[in-house]
Formats: sequence, C-alpha cells, structure tokens
Amino acid sequence: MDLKAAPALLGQIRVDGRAEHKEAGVLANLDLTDVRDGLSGLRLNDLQCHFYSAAQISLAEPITSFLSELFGTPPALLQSLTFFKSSEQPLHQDFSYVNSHARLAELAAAWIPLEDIHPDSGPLIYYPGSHFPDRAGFFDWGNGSVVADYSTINDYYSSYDEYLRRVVADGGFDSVAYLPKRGDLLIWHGALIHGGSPILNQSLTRRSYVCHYTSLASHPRMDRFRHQEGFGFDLFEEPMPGALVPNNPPLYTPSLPRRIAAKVKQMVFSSSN
Ligand SMILES: O=C(O)CCC(=O)C(=O)O
Repeated sequence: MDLKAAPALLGQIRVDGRAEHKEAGVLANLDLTDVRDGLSGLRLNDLQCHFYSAAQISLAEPITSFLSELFGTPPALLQSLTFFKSSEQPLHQDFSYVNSHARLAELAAAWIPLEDIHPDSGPLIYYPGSHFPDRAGFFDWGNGSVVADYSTINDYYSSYDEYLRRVVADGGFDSVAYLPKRGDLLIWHGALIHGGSPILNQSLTRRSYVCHYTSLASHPRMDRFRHQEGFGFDLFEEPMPGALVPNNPPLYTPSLPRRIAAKVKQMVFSSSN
C-alpha cells in the first residue's frame, strides 16, 4: 500500500481504469505515495504475476472445481483485476472486451471480496438472466462484430450503454447489488450484464479481486500451461523478474473425486466424438 516503502518492482504493476490511470500505464507513474489514497476506478492488473498469494486466490479450489464442471475442461486464467474502491464502471458484458480466447462463450468471471462489502461503497450490480443471448441479443460494434475493436471503442461507448439500458428495461430484468462478506464468491457468465455502482460514501473502500477465466482448451496461450491429470492451472510460466513467487510453485492438485469425475467426463466425451 505504501509505495515509498514498497520494492521498486511493485511500481511496475500495470494499472487500468479511468483515462488518467490508462495514461499512467504502471503504478509508479500515477504519482501516488499510498495506493489507498483514492482514485476510484483504479484497477491493478494481473497481481498473480507478482504475488504467489494472488495466484493462489485465482486458483482457489471452489472456483477451479466449479468452472471445470461448467466448461467440461479445466479453467485457465485470462486476467485478474484488483480494486480498492468501486470501479463505478458502466454496465457491460465481459465478452465484448475480454475476447483473446478461442471460444467466445467459454468465459466466466469470479468476484472475490477482500473485505465485507458495504452498500454505500459502490457494490457490483448485475442483472440475473441477462446472459441469455435470446433475451439480450448482441450489440453491433461495427461491421456486425459482437466484440469491441479497441481502435474504435470510444465511438461506441454511449450507444453501447444505451443499448444495455434498453435491454434491461425492455427485458424486465431487475438489478441485484452484490453485498458479500469476505470469503463469499460470485461466479458469473461472460455475457451477464453488470457494472460497478456509484460510490455513495467516498471514505469507504471496496477491496476486491476479480478474475476472468476461459477453458484451458480455449486459452490463447494454452501451450504454455503445465498439466497434471488433465488439469492445467499454471499461472507462473512468466512471472515478472523478481516477483514474489516461489521458484518452482506447485501445480494445482485436484481432489480425488474431481480427478475421477474428470476422467469419466473425458471417457464420455471421447466415446461420443
Ligand atoms: O467490480 C466492479 O466494479 C466491476 C468488475 C467488472 O465489471 C469486471 O471485472 O468485469
């Protein structure tokens, strides 16, 4: 938190969020002495490349086991975001922005509270049921594309926002504010409409860790993952030099029931293909 006291390496953590964050690029360029000094919407990217503890959270068994069931193959992390305050991010569907993986629909996110979330801190809001394509349809990002092109994205922000607001109003979707306690977990489909609500009390933090996953087979760098028993959750192939990660971190080891279930699934899939 105290950037003056932190190793210089941590200044190299990539940041994202509002225009001023994007321009800074990395934490060191934000001219902050303490990360807690505000900046709602500030996101630290991919802390799992710097901290083994972040990698362990990304790979927590309840997440990986649930996503294995969902995808039918092990999940693989695409990115993580760490928030101190609400992102206050407008409504969106993740697949529009997170789309470097091969199978667009194989996208899910985990929202992990790092403290009990206060209703006035700008909680995550989402619209249950809005991930069904037959109910939400698809926004046209230009030339019929259902995903955003970063070179033209600014031209579309306001019409995308209008589109999603119309979808939730016309579809009769009700919003839910996510008010978890530390230790809870929310997993959502990559097409669920969601956003960060406005902060009502500026003194409140909303510390949280959000990960986006695809299936291992769909990951753009699948070849870089180590595998074990058909599971491959290795995030450490390319840690930042000097990162706080053990030299040879252990692979995720699925439980025996999970290994049996995976084996059976593999046999069923291979006999039906
Ligand atoms: O937590 C938030 O405020 C927004 C997170 C989010 O929308 C995302 O990571 O896709």
